[in-house]
Amino acid sequence: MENKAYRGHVLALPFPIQGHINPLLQFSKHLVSKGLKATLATTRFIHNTMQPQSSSSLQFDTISDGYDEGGFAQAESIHASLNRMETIGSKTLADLIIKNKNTANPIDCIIYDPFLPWALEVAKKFGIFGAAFFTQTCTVNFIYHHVHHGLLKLPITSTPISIPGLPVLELDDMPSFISVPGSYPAYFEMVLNQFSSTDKADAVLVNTFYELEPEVVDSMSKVCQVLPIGPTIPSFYLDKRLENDNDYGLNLLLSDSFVCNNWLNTKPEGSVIYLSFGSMASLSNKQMEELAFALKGSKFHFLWVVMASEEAKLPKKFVEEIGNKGLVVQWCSQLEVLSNKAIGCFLTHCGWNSTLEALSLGVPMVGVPQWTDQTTTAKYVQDVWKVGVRAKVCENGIVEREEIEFCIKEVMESERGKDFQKNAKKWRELAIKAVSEGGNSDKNIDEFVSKFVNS
Ligand code: UDP
Ligand code: 7WV
Repeated sequence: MENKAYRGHVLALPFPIQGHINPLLQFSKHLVSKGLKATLATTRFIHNTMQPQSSSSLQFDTISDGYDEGGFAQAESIHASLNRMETIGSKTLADLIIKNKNTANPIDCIIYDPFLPWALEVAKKFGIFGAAFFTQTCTVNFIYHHVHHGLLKLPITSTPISIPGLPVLELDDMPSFISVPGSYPAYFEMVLNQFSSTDKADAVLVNTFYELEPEVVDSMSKVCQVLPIGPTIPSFYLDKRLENDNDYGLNLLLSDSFVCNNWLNTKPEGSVIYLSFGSMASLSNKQMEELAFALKGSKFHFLWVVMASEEAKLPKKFVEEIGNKGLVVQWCSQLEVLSNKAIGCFLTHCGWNSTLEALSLGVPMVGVPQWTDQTTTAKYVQDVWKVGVRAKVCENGIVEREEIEFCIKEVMESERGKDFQKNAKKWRELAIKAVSEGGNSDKNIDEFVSKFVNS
């Protein structure tokens, strides 16, 4: 294998959580299909617990975030964990570059998550090409860009908010760090700091596709060239060009595909609501109860991902009482589920990967955003892409059961619901086109590779 003539060697460095690993891992596979060698660096903790297997399509290696034993869940605070990751991450990333230096395939390019802007400094120290890879929508990035450069002043005192290339936005449509001042200051600083490095980056990649956000891509391109390269969904679900590419391949939680598939396969087409709040879900007891009662009261089947850490919040006896009407699992293969004909709608927290997966598979949505970029993405689901509705939040911060039932009915059986379905199918076609040969994302990937590959 090592003697194979690669066009170059890229090292991909995601922020070490599921929603950031998936897109960078998938993008790396794309680069391998273009003749490059690709290595994905996770933390030692993730590597030791998951033991991902290197293959001809992707190599795995490690850096340390300073939490080798227990993962960064062990950190004393968010702020402390980010600092420690910077110090120890910089050092161990340098070690990894040095380790590869005198091999047949030294590292030519580092594709880093801009949540980790220090990675670019390390790359530059070694004279290596550095590319930022944004895992949120171009819209959200452009909002943070405006805040970072003082073009949008906080706190926001007048609404609606106008940013070139974006629809006018209300305060509730903004990322939560902006609409809820003072929430998660360390993360807010992190998302703004993404732009501390992008001026110096050799390329800026975004996991979106041009047709989804044309105006904002054009607008943002006036200040830095952005290359939309997504959606980074396993090829099997889109253009089927890459062989054996039907899964992300590094799942931090185990899923039982057999149980989900068997159950879904007994349900009529479009009859099941799929619900998930992503890998970081932490709902209130009250919100879980409202969801549970809404599902019990609705006439539709449902498949609900409730992570082990969330299970205790379910009403007592819920699982027993729903019988065959619903299935509750701790984790699933979401792509497999979304592509099952039985699914009629996806009630989602509007994490960007989940949303992009639903758009790519043509599944309409009910958005129940929780924090970070999810609120802005939910706005787009409803008002820009028109593939679903965003649930209204009560003054107490809860989406109540009546609202959940209403939103589900809107998507599953109303006249508007038919439009959502039609639009969702349209986005799926456009997503396939974008990544297929000659599509916008495919062309951008080629352009990106040509920037650092000699031949
Ligand atoms: N996911 C999964 N199984 C589940 C729930 C989620 O495989 O039961 C995957 C999903 O396909 C997506 C990722 O986990 O790729 C979640 O990323 P997202 O950006 O939607 O949300 P986050 O977890 O970052 O909040
Ligand atoms: C994890 C931690 C912080 C943030 C995110 C994930 C995200 O929005 O992707 Br800000």
